[in-house]
Amino acid sequence: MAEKRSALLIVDVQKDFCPGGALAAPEGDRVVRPLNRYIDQAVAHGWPIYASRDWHPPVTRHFRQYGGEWPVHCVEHTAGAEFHPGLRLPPSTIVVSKGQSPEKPGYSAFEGYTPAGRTLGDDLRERQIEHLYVGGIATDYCVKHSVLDARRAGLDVTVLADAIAGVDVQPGDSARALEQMRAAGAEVKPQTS
Ligand code: VGL
Repeated sequence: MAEKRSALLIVDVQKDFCPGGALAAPEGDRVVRPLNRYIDQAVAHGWPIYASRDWHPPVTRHFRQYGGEWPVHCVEHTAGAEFHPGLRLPPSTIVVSKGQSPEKPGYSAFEGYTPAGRTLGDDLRERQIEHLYVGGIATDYCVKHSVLDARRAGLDVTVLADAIAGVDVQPGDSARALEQMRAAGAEVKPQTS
């Protein structure tokens, strides 16, 4: 049987989500090394690579001072919104920007747009992608929402468990998020607990 057409989605590996950033996942930078290996594999297979980024306007209801739950982070065109400098994204990477609405948090990469103005879902359909491999930050927010949307879109999903990091506002949030992803039919690999 022919192998399913696959793609790699790297979610929000941005400076603000790494230690020293405005909304750091405590181990955010630890995803960089395994993701670079997954990038190499995707390149070797000729798979498209998507990298989503939180790309907020300076004023959004996502931020605490405007009624939301988070400190200011990943404001468009600022240093904190840059990808982690250690992440070796090839030039062919398709950047998916999300969170641009001042009204909505934009957790899921499926709410984002490519530079060509296509949604991630449309871009994946156009390339006939059937299987999405997902890593990045944060397990309990943007990774989770992206994975659940990918499943709703009918894609096979593998969560790259050695290349994700959570915020864990409440202890156990990331573990619960993984359970939700599994319950939605995502494969979590390598096996954690
Ligand atoms: C994220 C919290 C707030 C994420 C974004 O990228 O997972 N988490 N905004």
